[in-house]
Amino acid sequence: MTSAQIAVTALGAVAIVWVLWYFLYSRGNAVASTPTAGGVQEVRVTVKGGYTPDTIVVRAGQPVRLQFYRDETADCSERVVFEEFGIDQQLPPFQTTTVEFTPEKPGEYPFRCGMSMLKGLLVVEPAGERRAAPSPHKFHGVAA
Ligand SMILES: [Cu+2]
Repeated sequence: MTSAQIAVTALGAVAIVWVLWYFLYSRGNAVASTPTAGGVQEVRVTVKGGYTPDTIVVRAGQPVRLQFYRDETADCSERVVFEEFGIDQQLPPFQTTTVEFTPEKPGEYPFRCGMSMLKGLLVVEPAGERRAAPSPHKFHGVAA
C-alpha cells in the first residue's frame, strides 16, 4: 500500500471506532419494552451511578411497568422523578421498586433522580406503529 492508502485506511478505522463509540457509549443504551401477556409494557432498569437502560421505548395508550432495581446506596439515586406523570418515587437500596403509569400521548419524557444528576428518557411512540427512522424527506414536504 502507498502511504496515502494507509492514511485513508487509518482514517476509516478511526471513523468506525468513533461511530461505534458515539452510538454505544455517548448515547447510552436504549431498550424497547417487552409487553407481558396482560399487555403491560415491562422494563427492568438498574440504578447504579445512572440508569441502565437510560432510554426506554414504549407505546402510547398501554400501561407501562418500570422496575427500578437500585444497586447502590448513593444518596443521588434515592428518588426517581417523572415530572410529566406526577411521579416522585423513593427507591430503597438493593430492592426493586415498581413504577406504573400509562402514557397517553406520544413524545419524549425525561426522567431523573431527585437532584437532576442522573438522567433517562422515556420515548413514547404512537400506538400501533413501529419505531421508524426520521424521514429524510421531512424537509421536502409540501407546506400545508
Ligand atoms: Cu442525584
